[in-house]
Formats: sequence, structure tokens, C-alpha cells
Amino acid sequence: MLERINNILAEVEEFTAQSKEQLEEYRIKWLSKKGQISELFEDFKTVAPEVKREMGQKLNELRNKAQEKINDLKEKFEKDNSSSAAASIDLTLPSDPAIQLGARHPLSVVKNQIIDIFSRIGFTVSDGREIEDDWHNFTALNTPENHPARDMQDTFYVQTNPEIVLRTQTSSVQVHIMENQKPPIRTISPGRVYRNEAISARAHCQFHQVEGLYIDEQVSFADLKQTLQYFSKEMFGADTKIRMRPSYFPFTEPSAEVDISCTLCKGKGCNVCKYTGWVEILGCGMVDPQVLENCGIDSQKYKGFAFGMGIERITMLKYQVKDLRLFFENDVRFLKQFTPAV
Ligand code: 2U9
Repeated sequence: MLERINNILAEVEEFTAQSKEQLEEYRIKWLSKKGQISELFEDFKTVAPEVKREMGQKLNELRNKAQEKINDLKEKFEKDNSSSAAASIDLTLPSDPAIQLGARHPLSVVKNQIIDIFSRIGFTVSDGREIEDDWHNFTALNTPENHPARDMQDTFYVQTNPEIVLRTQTSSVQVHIMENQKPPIRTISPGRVYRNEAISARAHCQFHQVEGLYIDEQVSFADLKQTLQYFSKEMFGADTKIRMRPSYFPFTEPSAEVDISCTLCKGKGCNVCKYTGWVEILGCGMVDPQVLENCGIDSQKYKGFAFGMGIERITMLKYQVKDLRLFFENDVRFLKQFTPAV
């Protein structure tokens, strides 16, 4: 038996396979259930007790060496295969013309422009959740239950739970910030919001907002006006004028709506501005002291301004898009028109 073991061992040590098929042939020959080594293990059962130990060690050594050899050669074949496949790829060839590049979505393009403009004057960007509780979406923002302002935005409730909503405004993100950070706070929150509205060219049940918030010891309405004037000129061109009209929001007092001089007719009057020379772009105001208190900020010490705009609205104005639904269809022929210069 020892002689048979030594013969196979010598064969294993010398063996090099020329092909995967040959390797498989030898694996079967040595290690399969009916292979030579398995046969030796069968015979081992009848070996005399005094040589059993030595023979057992030899047999195990043979089986391990054969298995190792098979594994090594198998690995070598796999490596050769993949490197020869890699070598056959010509990286200098032009790519398949049938594969078309997509395009950045216009809402992302404009969102990034807005972020860029506000970053330059020290605003950070805050993200938050789209499923929000009643406190952060409404109550902290001075809109308690039965407040008439809740009628202004029809809300999607999650699983008929009146406490959990799809956020109707990204100011909810800033409530979290105010609860967790000490002023000064200077941040914008871009993101998707939801309102239960019928879909048309001018309304959708989901859209995107950027809300801004600045809280510090001495923040005035003049700071708000300057900030929005800077934004409007950066976004729509240096000759853009702004005007503010008094308005009402539950979370700001005083509140205003901001118009810019019509980007198309430069204020002369056209059908985009309905012959008024002005188009509305956003809402804003001084943060109501009650909102500061709701979020744990001393309203005697700190003041703040806030503003909010719809990204779709800004994009439609900037690029003369006439139908809101185009933003949600993802037709690449539409999307490709907005790819920013790199
Ligand atoms: C906090 C407190 C107050 C954000 C503001 C507006 C005015 C506003 C609308 C514009 C068009 C939303 O997309 S829209 O429908 N927003 O008019 N938003 S002031 O006020 C805040 C924000 C955060 C803590």
C-alpha cells in the first residue's frame, strides 16, 4: 500500500495540467468517490494496526497534496482566463454610439445654482426627512390644529394617522435645526414637498422648495431685503429689480411676497408677467417670535428672517417652461436642454 501511495504522490508532485479539461480528468482520477485516493482510504480499513498510524498520516498527506495541486492549477487557469479577456479589450475604441448619455434634471440644475448662490454668502445646506410629524411640519411653525392656515395646503397623511404627514414645506427641516443648534443659524433646505392637489400645467401633488433661515442677535428686515436682492440678481441677471408686497404667513411677521422685474420683457409688459412688468418668485418675512420660542430660542435675544421659494417656479421663469408636468415625465429630449456648461 505504501508503494501505491508513493507512486501517486510522485505523480501528483510532477503533474502540470495543459488544459482545464485535463485538470478535471486528474481530479476525477485521484479524488472522486471512485478515484485512486478514495480507493486507498477504503483499503486503509484493513491495514494492520501496527502500521495504521504511519499509513494514515501518509494517506492524509497524499489527499491534501492532490487537493492543493488541483486548487492551485484551477486558480491559475481562472486568472489566465480573466487577464486574457482584459487584454482583448481595446480601451482606445470609441464607445458604442447606441448608448446615449442622460442629462441632469433641470430642477437639479437650478437647485444647485440656488445652493451655490446662497453658499457664497455663508448659508449651509440642511437635509431632512420627507415623512414628518405634525409638530415639525405645522405646530412649531405657528400652525396649530384648526388654524385656518392649514386649509391653505391640503396635506397627505400617512396611513390615516393624523400625527404623521408627507411634509408640505421644508421649513420642517429648519425646526429640527433650531431645536438642536444654537444661533447663529444660516441655512437653506432644498427638498421635495407634497400637497394634495390635482395635477395640471400649474400645480402638482409633489414639487420642490428651497426654504432659507437666518437667525442671529441682530437680524433686520433690511438684511432680508439685501439677501433677496443679491439672490435675484445672481439668479436672473444683474439688471433684475425686486419689489416686496405685504403678505401673510403663519410663521413670519411681518411677511412679504417678492416680485422680480419680468425677465422676458424687462418690465415693459408681456404675457409672462400679464402686462404688469413683475413676476412673483418667493415669500419671506421676519420669523415670528413665537416660532423661535417653540423651538427653544430666546426671542428677546435673537431675531431671524426666513424665505421660501418653489424650485419649479424659478426654473419655469428662468427657462420659459410652460407646463409643470414636463418636470415629472423625464423625457430625455426635454431634460437635455438644460445641461449646464461644464
Ligand atoms: C422657519 C420659520 C419660517 C419660510 C418661508 C415662505 C415665506 C413662503 C412658499 C413659497 C412658494 C412656499 O413653495 S412655496 O409654496 N414659502 O412663502 N416660506 S417664509 O419661513 C420659515 C422657515 C423656517 C423655522
